[in-house]
Amino acid sequence: MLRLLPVLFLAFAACGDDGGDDGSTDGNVLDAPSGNRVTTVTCPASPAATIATNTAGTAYMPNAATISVGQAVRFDLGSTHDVAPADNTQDPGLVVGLGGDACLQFSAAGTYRFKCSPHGFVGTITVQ
Ligand SMILES: [Cu+2]
Repeated sequence: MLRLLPVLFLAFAACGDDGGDDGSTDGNVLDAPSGNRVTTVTCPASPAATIATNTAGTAYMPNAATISVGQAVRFDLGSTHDVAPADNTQDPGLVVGLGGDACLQFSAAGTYRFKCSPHGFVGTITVQ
């Protein structure tokens, strides 16, 4: 099954149409085990939400946001903080490195929970 994934992604990429993924038909491909619904993208001019970390270094700020399918969230993290899947049921694409300033795009509805690896505080993106 794992060996099929690169093929699936290549087939998906070969379809060309990348701007306006509505997540509906592509969901069949992305529903494959480990299929990412969250991908790192170039930040749009106006991300749907921006999540930073507070000055005390104890929380994401804000620690929750609600967006629409296909939108991107900017993560602008303090230097000792990162973003990782909150547990192994979460999308493996929920990743921003330590101190990162990056955007993640969410291609399917759902509740996405992430955490700061070094400190354990958590956040939630609701995609509807
Ligand atoms: Cu942290």
